[in-house]
This record gives sequence, structure tokens and C-alpha cells, in this order.
Amino acid sequence: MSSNSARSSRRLADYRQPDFLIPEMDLTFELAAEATRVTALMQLRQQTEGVPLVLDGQQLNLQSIAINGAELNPEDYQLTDDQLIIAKVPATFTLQITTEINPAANTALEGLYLANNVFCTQCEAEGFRRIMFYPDRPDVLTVYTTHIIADQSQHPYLLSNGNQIATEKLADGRTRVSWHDPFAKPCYLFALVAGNFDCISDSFRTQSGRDVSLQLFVDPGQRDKGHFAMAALKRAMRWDETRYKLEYDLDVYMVVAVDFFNMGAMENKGLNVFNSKYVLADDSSATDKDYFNIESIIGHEYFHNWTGNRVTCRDWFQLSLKEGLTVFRDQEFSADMASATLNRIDAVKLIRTAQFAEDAGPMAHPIRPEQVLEMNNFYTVTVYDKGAEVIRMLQTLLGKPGFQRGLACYLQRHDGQAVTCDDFVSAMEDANDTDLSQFRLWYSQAGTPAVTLRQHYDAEHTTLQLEVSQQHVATAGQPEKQALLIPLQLQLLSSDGRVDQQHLITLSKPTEQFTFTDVQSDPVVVWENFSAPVKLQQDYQLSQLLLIAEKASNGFARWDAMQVFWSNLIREHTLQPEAPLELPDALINVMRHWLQQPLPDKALTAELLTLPDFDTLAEQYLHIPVDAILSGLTKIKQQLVARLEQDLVNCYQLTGTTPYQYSEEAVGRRALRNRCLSYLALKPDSTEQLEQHYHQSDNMTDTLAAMAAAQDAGLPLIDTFAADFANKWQDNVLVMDKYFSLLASNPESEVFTSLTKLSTHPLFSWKNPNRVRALFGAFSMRNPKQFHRADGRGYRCLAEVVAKMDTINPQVAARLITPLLAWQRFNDQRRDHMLAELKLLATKANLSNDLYEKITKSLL
Ligand code: B3K
Ligand code: ZN
Repeated sequence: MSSNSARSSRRLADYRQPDFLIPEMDLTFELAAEATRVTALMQLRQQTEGVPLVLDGQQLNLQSIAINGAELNPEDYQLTDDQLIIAKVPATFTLQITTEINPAANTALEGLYLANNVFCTQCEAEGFRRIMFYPDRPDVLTVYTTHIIADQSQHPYLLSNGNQIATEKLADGRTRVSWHDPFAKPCYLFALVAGNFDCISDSFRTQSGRDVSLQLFVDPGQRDKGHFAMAALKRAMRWDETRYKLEYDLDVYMVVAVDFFNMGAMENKGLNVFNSKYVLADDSSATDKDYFNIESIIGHEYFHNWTGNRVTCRDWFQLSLKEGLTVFRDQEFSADMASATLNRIDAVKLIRTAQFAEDAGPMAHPIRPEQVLEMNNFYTVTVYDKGAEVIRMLQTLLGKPGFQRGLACYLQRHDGQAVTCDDFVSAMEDANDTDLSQFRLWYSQAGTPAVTLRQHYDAEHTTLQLEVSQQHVATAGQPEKQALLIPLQLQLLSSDGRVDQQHLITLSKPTEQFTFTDVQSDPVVVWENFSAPVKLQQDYQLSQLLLIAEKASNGFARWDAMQVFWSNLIREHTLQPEAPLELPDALINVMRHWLQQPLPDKALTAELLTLPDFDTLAEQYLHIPVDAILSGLTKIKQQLVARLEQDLVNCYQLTGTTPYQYSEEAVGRRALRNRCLSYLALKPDSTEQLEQHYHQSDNMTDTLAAMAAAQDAGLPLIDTFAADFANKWQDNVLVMDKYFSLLASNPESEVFTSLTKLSTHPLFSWKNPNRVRALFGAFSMRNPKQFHRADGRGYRCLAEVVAKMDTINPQVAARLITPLLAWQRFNDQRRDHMLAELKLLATKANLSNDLYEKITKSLL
């Protein structure tokens, strides 16, 4: 796509109802690697009189087209690069179209593709137009009957949405399997998978007593690695019934794990397709984080069955309607399955790094964007994760019961429809008899608000006055901002750390005063659980931060206080990088106490002992002082080890290990022990301990912890570990991805040699997104020291990969380019190097829409 006319964005304001409805469609696929024939028989009904029929279609080889059985001649229609237009059509008619496509050549992994001998579809957002000419928009809902014809000896399982209704052996030896999905759905939820799998079967009895057959398909030989995902699915199904009274609706629920996939997973009706990374796990090859992710993503896709599938989006600008809400639901599920505090910490870390960065960059957009060139560019942390924060604020404002009432009203009112974010908020309003007009601004306004909180205590009248104000900065394309409705959940702590009072205040004006009475002493005001996606600014003294970190009852607030402390310290260091960086005794004492007596929640203890990462710190600066942040972090770590060495050793030993188990307690224990190890690796004589840790490990979490600790400490030992690891895991490509990522995070300049070498590793493939992300995604996201080298070598390396990937898989290329877009955040030579790479990329012929949109916005 290179002509500029093809590059016009679509706008939310231009939405029009579809001109034609297609209540039913019968689809037949004759699968063949390079020439799959697809025939669609659709029933169409005109909605707008006298308009031509315009169907989307890309990279399709049109074979035939007939209206009411009569073949059309080429002069009856017009075919462009991305549309099929028929000027004259009856008010109701059947349309039969046959196309031919080449799944084997489809490396973009959008539409129907063949990879690893599996035929697989990915239609969201606009992949269906690469399969069939069709109104590829989410508000055209159709009942699908799908027939798959293939050689079953090659592809034993021929799967599509809904229930299997027939299987027939054809005269030519091929098999035809037919499926019917009784629920009308948009084409982005259509799916087809054909391949050879091991199938794990199970069943689930719903609350109302229906038996649902559950089937999970994995690569042959991988059966044992699918049981955790299956169990997670059943937990998710039960949870949605208990929490929201939502029950599954079809008789069968299928999950297929494939190796080539652009993202985590896809919620196709009744036939979820998953990246195998988020299904396959066993105790020796999966990390604690892998197990967590599998449960959470299995939950996420399942929860979409109601929030996304039964009620879907009217247009793609409304994406957060299903994604923000479903992320919120999966977060609540995960919080109920294990530590709610840790879940909250992880969610907030993501917002404070990637989402705040997005808001501060050229791709800033509200959770409901208003203008889009390439829809795939808007599956963002803003739409998903800030979207989930917006839903969370609704729950905070309305209370859990109020939120539940609102959700029930929304689903009941709109079941079977394609609706908008406004419809969702209206349901919340109606079910709670409240007015959320100001709250709606969260949907249209981009950017991260800053909220300042000042306190004035009046001892004589025992009152506390809080002066709270909100500030907004302009974001790309949105110079003017309005005051938002911001819920702040606060605790007033007395000087011994007790919770004296708890309040939910809602800030609605630029500045507001809130007065609290009966406050016995000047309290420490604590923000609970990040109740709004804002940057809260409070002036704390060190003693107050330590009081919160040590004594607050809210685990999240304790962690947050430590984050503020470290950020303040790093900020001082960035202002005077040459001055000695001294850690206060009071802080060392608190940390020593945690090491000597870890809290019952060991995972929280580990978090309390962990410094903020580079990205979190970077987001706190207008211009990122890369070197000072990195040197500050190193100096702090060195001091911590020097001053707490014996306590780290003791805590490491006391924490101990037992045979691997994925349980909340064991995950916490490993996190704490590995945190100690990462500090201890910085001691001069740490080799023996690291070796012991590595060799005694019976699980991936501990093994990788030893490797990362050795690498970060710059020890040659990492080479021995890496060789041993590669030897042991050479047959497990998902584990080898961890090896790629680890070596790509090497903070030394040898990383460039490794990147070159690993990109020709027999297991590496430019066509597999997991491989490319494992290697180059890790390099650009987890190796700030080498990626942000002042000489620009890191940027050069990434830009070359982006250019290469754009010709293979534009979606992957457009994700990888993200860190380069942020050139305005640097005010040294890094800025020039990044700009030079972007400008060079911009000159490439045939740039995809995905890259074109991001690069041009960044260069504006
Ligand atoms: N809905 C899909 C994402 C599709 C991304 C298309 N580029 C997965 C999910 O959010 O559940
Ligand atoms: Zn989703």
C-alpha cells in the first residue's frame, strides 16, 4: 500500500449504519495450501434505498459472483484494491461469491493462514476481508453455517464456530465437516482451524445444569502441558457464574493452541485460538508468571463470551467497550484466584510505564479513539488497560452492587446487539439512577491527569482540609482539556500507622477543598489502590513514607510509598549525578526488618524490596535522563548489598525451597528468595551461590532467576549457564524464547553479537512473532542500557528489524517500533539518532499502513 489516497483515516464522527444487513451466510472452504477456495452464499437485505453494495476485500482472487443465481459480468461490478462495488442490487437477494486465497503465503497472520501445517484464521479487527468480500465491520451480525472440505489424513480436526452438525466423506476422498453457530455474530468473531492435534476433553456443568463439552487442542505430544489451561478454564467459567451470574451458552467450548499467532489469544465464538505460549505449561518448563498469564488470558477470552460476543461493538472506535471491560473482569478474576494486592501492583506498573508513556507520546489517544488509519494500531494499553481503569472507577463510584446492577442491565438490554461505550455508561446510569455525564469525559479525553493534594490540619478544631487540584497537559491533537471526575480513595493514618478514617472523595473541579472533622492528629494521607489513572503528587517526608511502607494496612499503599521514596531519591541523583548517593539509616532499618521478618505475604515483601524499573522512573521526566537513572539504580543496589548483605543471606536461606508447586504461598516464597539472590549476585564472591541456585532448581522461575542475576552482575558464569540451558531445552521452543529474551537483555555491548548470532539460530524464524518478540522485543523493552546507547547503535538495530518485519508481518513491526516513536522524550544525541531512524524508515517503499500511521504521527 503506497499511494497516499489509500491512507485516509476513518473518523468516529462519520459513523453511519450499515446499508445492507446479512442475517445469514453459508461459507464453504476447500482447503489447499496455496489455493484455498472460499464460497459464500449470503442473504442480503438493503437498509438504505438506492445505494450500491460495497463490500470490503483485500488480496482476494475473485472467481465468480452471482446475484439470485445469475452470474455477473465484469461490467456489472467494480473491483478496487480493497473493495468490490455492485452499483445495482435488489432490495433483498442472495449473493454468491467465490474467492481464492493463498494461506501459505500469508505471513501477516491475518485472515486465513497456513503455518506449521495448521490452517488458522485471525479476523479481528479486519482480517475477514482477506477471506471473503464482505461488509467487514462489527455491526453486521450474521448467523454462520460453515463447511470445511479437506484431506482429513492431513488435517484430522476441521473446526469452526458453534456446533458440529455434519461430517461427510466426499467421493474424491476428502471430508466435509459442517458447523452451525446459532448466535449471530460479526465477522471478526469468525474462526476456522484445521490441523493435527492432541485433544484434551473435559466437561463443565453450568449453574442451570447444562453440560458443556470442553475441548483443548494442542500440538501432538503436548497433551500433558494443556491440563493447567483446562483447569483454569473451568475456574473462569465458575467464577463468571458466581460473580456475575453469567453462564456459557453453546454446547461446546473449544480452545486451540497454535505456534504462529500475532497476539496472546482470540475470543472467536466457541472456538478460541490461543498463542501456544499462553496454553502450554508444566512444572519444569513454565515460570510462575507463565502460569499466571495462562489463567488470566484463558479467563479473559472466556469472559469475552458475554462482554464482546453476546454484546459487541458498533464500530472499532468502541473497542474499549469490550476490551477495557474484559480486562477489568480478568483482573478481578485473577485477584480472586490469588493475591489481590499483587495483582493490583502489576496492573499499576503497566499503567505507569507503557500507558503513561503512550499518553505522553505521538500515539496518545482517548480510550475511545476518534480517528484511526490502521485499526490494529489501536489494540493499545490505553484502550485495554486504561480502559479497565475507567471501568474500575465506575465500580468505585457506584460500589460493587451498583456496578453489578449496571452490568446486568447493560447485558440484558443489549444482548445480541452491537453497541457503544455511551450505551454502556447509560446502562450504569439507569441501573443506579445517577448522572455520569462528567464521567463520560474519560472516554473522549486523552492524557494522564496530574492530581495535587495538599493538606492543612487544624489542631484546635481537629479538622483536616485537603486541597485537591487536577492539571492536564495537551496531548497529540487535543490541546484543550476539561476537568474530569476523579475518585480518590483515601486513608488518614495516625502517627502509629493506624487507619483513623477512610474516605472516597470525588474531584470534579479544577480545584476543590474537602474537609474532614474529628481528625485527632495531623494524619498521613494515603492513596489506596490507585483509584484513578492519574499521577498523584503529594509532599511526603521520608519518615511519612516509611510509616506507610511499614505500617499501612493497605498492601498496595505500602508498595507505593516505597516507589515514591525510590523515585525521589533517583530524582535527587539526576539533579546532582556526581554527589554521593547515601541511603538513609531509617530506610536500611526498615528493609532489614522485612528481610529478618518477612510479612506473611512474601510476594509483597519481595515487591517492597524491589526498586522501580527503568521505564517506571523514565515516565516521571519530561526529558529522560537515561544515564543518571541507570547509574542511580546501580549505586542504590550496590549500597543495599553492602549494607544488608548478611540479612540478604539469612533471608535467602530462611526462605528455603520445596518441590515446585504453583501456589500463592510458593510463588511468594520464590519471589522473595530470588529477589535476595539478585542483590547477592552483586557481591564479589557470588559465583558459588548462583551455581548452587541454578543446579538445585527444579523449576523455570528459579533457573531463570539465577541466569538473570548472573548476567546482570556481569559474571562470566552466565555463559556456562546459557550453554547448559540451551543444551537442555533445545527441543522446547517456548522455553528457548526465554533464552533468547534473557540474552537479549544482556546489559553489556556483547548483546549485539548475541542478537546477530541468535537471529540465525536454527530455532529462530522471522515469520514467527513469538521468536521475533522474544529476541528483539526483549532487547528494546528490557535492555535500557544497550537499547538507549548514546551512540544510537541500539536504535539502529531495532530500526533494521522493524524494516525487515514490515515486509513479513506489519502488525509485529508496528508493535516493535513503539520505543522509537518517543524521540521527543530525549534531549541529547539519542533524540537525533531516533529521529534519523524514523526518517529513514519513512522513506521505505511500500510501507504498511501500520507503520505509516505511527511514523507519520511521530514525525508531525
Ligand atoms: N480481541 C483479541 C485481540 C485482537 C487483536 C487484533 N489485532 C484478543 C483479546 O483482546 O482478547
Ligand atoms: Zn480482549
